[in-house]
Amino acid sequence: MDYSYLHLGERVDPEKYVVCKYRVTTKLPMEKAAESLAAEQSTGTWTNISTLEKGIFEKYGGRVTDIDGNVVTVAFPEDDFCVEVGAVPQILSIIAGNLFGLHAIDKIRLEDVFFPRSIREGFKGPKFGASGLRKILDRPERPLVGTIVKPKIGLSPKDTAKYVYESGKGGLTNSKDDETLVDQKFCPLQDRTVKIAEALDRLESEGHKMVHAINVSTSGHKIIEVAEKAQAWGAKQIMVDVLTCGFAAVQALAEDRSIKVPVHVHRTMHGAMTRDPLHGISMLPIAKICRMCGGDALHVGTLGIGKMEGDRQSDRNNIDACFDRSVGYKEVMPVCSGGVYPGLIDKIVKAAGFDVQIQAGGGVAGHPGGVRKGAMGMSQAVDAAFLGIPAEEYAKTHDELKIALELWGSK
Ligand code: RUB
Repeated sequence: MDYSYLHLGERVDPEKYVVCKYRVTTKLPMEKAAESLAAEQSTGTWTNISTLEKGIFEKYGGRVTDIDGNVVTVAFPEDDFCVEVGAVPQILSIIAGNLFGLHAIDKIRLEDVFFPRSIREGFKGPKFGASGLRKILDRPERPLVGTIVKPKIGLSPKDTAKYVYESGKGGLTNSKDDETLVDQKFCPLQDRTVKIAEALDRLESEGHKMVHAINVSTSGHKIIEVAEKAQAWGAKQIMVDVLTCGFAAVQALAEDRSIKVPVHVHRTMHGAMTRDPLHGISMLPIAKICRMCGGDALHVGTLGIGKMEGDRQSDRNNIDACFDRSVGYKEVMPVCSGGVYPGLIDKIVKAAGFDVQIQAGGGVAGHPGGVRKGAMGMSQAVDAAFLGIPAEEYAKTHDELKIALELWGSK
């Protein structure tokens, strides 16, 4: 190659480049692997080619600006990215495209990404955000506390609505469909949405505000239509599985003028990208892009405490990305979910803070007293954590929490 992609030590203008941090495992010298990656993802060549003039190379070539151990920083010129504003697919095919399959690299993980204003401005971010959700629920300070209707599949619309009603009576602010439930024969979307809306109206008439996220995940050409229908049938929040539907689906739902309810973003399948510490895409760039695309609430992990793989620092970084003020969007409500039960709430709140939505499926439905008491146990645990009272202490005067702690413990 006549030109070098290595610009080690160069300080690029962060408003003119998309800056990515990759963790690279390679048998080659790191500089060589880093150059291959910058070349593949910008000018796209592995050899000298007659059409690559110096002018093109200098203007559009990726620049390797730092190599720190196995972490390589590459800056891609903003001109490499689409003039069509807000186009995630094209952004991803540069920052997280062919590089995963390069021979020169054994493993590679996109750890973080920083976008210049010119790209950020192409996206609108959340319509409601964390504060919008709090406003809808009239819950200004305490963590939101929710459930995922369980079993994941198999319940009828009537039983699902009953579950939602009972969990609201137990004090929960949120409930949601699980990622695998959309419009199956046993629980048609229309009937479920209508019955849940009735349950939520009933709760509101009895003095309790609650929202339920209806899962509208479906094929790209139908998702807006399905969301519009769900909204017309009474959905107060919709949910989308971002990685199976695509970031563009989140963006379409958030930006479509006809959709006037918040978007809850589930991240099913993320483990295929996030779990290997040396390969894939960490949750942090996923969280940043979900926020750009307009997710109002986003699953961020349970800070190494629940049933899903994850660690405290990475999940904390995800939460920080939900609230980072510098990007100019509304804040996202981080959702901690997966193997949560009342005995874990105090630890989660200590690690995540109060600006969080904590939810439990089994930790509600598995309570020996049923869904309402399970919801009470969760709500009491959240109240105790908010008030700074140890759960065991609070349980002395709150039976539902006491039973949950006896059943599942606090580990
Ligand atoms: C929760 C559940 C959710 C996971 C996803 O059920 O299965 O889909 O929270 O987790 P339960 P994440 O409360 O019974 O474990 O979004 O963190 O990957």
